Amino acid sequence: MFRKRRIIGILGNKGVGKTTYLVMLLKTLSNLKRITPPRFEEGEEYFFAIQRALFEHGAPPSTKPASYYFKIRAKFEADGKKYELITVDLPGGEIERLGPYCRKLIDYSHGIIFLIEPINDAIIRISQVKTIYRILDYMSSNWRRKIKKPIAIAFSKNDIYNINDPAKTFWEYTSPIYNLVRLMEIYVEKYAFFAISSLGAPLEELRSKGLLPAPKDVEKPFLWIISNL
Ligand SMILES: Nc1nc2c(ncn2[C@@H]2O[C@H](COP(=O)(O)OP(=O)(O)O)[C@@H](O)[C@H]2O)c(=O)[nH]1
Ligand SMILES: [Mg+2]
Repeated sequence: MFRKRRIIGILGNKGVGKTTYLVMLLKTLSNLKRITPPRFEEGEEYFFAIQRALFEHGAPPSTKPASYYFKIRAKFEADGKKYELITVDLPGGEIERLGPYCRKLIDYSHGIIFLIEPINDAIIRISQVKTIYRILDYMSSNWRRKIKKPIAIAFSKNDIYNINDPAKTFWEYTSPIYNLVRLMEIYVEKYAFFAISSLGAPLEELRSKGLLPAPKDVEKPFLWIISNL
């Protein structure tokens, strides 16, 4: 039977919400009619440990440098096609410095979901632009060729920021520092912008009201990637 192994890398600076996203994405996929529930081949310990941390403390544990590869491997079918998906969650620091594990993940991935938080702090803002610039530089082999892998850029924590035009927000957020949109127009064949919320509300609000996380739009960048592979 036809089965493709597809690797999707989740990238983004420290604290933008990668770990929370990975877990909430898999949880959401298990509820989607279009997709059969992902069956874990590997990483179910990690998945459930993070679920527990989210439910108990309202926050995922930080991804420790000692255990670089938090890998979850799951099989599912979408639109009649079979997939084996591997999502890998790397510590933000490894991504910001484009370390060896980050490069390896980019090399192996068939598509990238890059999370960005539109936080209004000069240092974080510049650092996020720098990370995207360096990833594009690496993926295009120093601007020598076009990037064929689909790249989904997703603004995270949209319960706080309420972005409704993510392409416009991306331009407004990044262009005062560097015009990444123009770079992407030239070097990236397939890209799209999204705004997602893994928790659905700020943690304090969830806690004070005794609510459970209610992810919103987390599946959108993922479904866009798999339909562009
Ligand atoms: N309000 C809000 N906070 C979030 C959301 N996703 C993650 N966070 C918070 O952002 C912080 C960092 O999240 P984490 O997943 O550890 O980020 P990582 O370092 O990129 O893996 C944690 O305190 C999360 O609770 C979200 O959708 N909404
Ligand atoms: Mg993490």
